Amino acid sequence: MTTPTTTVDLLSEVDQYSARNYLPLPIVLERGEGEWVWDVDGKRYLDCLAAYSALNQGHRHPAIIAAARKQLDRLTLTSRAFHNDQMGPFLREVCELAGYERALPMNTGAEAVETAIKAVRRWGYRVKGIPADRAEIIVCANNFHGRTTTIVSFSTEESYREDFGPLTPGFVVVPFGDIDALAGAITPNTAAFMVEPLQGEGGVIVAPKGYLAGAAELCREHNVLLVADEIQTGLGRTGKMFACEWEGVHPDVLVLGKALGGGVYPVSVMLADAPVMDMFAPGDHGSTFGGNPLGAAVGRAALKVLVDERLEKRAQELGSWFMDELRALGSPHVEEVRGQGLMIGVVIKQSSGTARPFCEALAHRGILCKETHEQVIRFAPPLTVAKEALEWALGEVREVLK
Ligand code: PXG
Repeated sequence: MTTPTTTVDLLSEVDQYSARNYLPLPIVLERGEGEWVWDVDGKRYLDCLAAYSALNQGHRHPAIIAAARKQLDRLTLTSRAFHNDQMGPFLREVCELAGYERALPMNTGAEAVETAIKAVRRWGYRVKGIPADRAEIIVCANNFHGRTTTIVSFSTEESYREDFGPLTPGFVVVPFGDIDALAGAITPNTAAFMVEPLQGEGGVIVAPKGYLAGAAELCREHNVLLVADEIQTGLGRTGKMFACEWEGVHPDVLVLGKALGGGVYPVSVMLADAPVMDMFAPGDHGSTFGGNPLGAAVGRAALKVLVDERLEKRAQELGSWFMDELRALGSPHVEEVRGQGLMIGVVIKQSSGTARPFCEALAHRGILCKETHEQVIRFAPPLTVAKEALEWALGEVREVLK
């Protein structure tokens, strides 16, 4: 059989051969550039999802593609059995940018979160003196940290866990944004508190002002490590290089992914200072592809673009303007517009149905969005997006939400 080329045929092929674990909009993309993507029929869309913030630098940023091409012609994979000439510079650059002594490279976000869980548990036993197998990690309700069996063990989303058990013990869930609940949950066996500074998949939920700073203070008082999962919020998305900066917080452990790969290749890291990172000794943890020269070269270029183009500043300026404009639409369907930087959630009123039909209408008009949790339309375009593109989008959004 020949390879299908039309939307209908490509969708039916996916329908037949793909596992049913996603329900994407029925749009088949074939090309992308900057904030724009094109489907197989040649229709152009503004990408307002940006692969859940993995495309902060836009589609196929020329500097990132050039770095990838150059590395493709030199060396792509060594495994960690040998050194390569890209990993060291990459780790130094990410450590310097984020202010940590050491970094451990992995591939997907979930792997870096798993790495952080291992590191803080070991620290709990070996440094804090928690009795064997009693370490607790406090997490937040409505969290999203990935899909591995351990990570879904502490998800509060029933469908993420149902019949995937037995689940991993050792996690305690508290409400997000509730500092008293966090204080009440800390015990002598608490190794860490792991949190997204702003909950992305949870529905673009911004914590009350002072929450993160208060949590950092509590963690310090009780000798508990603060782990910030900035896989989605980090690298400029919220208007700062790292969302923790909004509260002047420097977490003990920082987890990055998504945009670290520049929209090209999966690259993630766990960052910490030596007392935590040195819980790992040779052979204790690793990944065949983690730290590979292609990923490291791409990661270096991805970071350089973020810094050189001041993308966090663009996110802050464009984001607060766009949020104001969305609020000014005064839509009868909108309960609330919330977010930080270019991570924006438009909450649809229950009485207006769910967000999905609005996303479908937007797609029809050339704007790609994805609902998160039934009621929230998320706008999170590449941070390189032109203001003119967002101005155009506002006109379309106005029509869809009127
Ligand atoms: N932490 C946060 C805060 C995330 O948003 C992850 C960890 C996991 O990263 P990886 O690379 O393992 O997906 C995320 C991922 C999905 C999905 O379909 C995942 C995310 C966003 C939207 C959909 O699993 N975020």
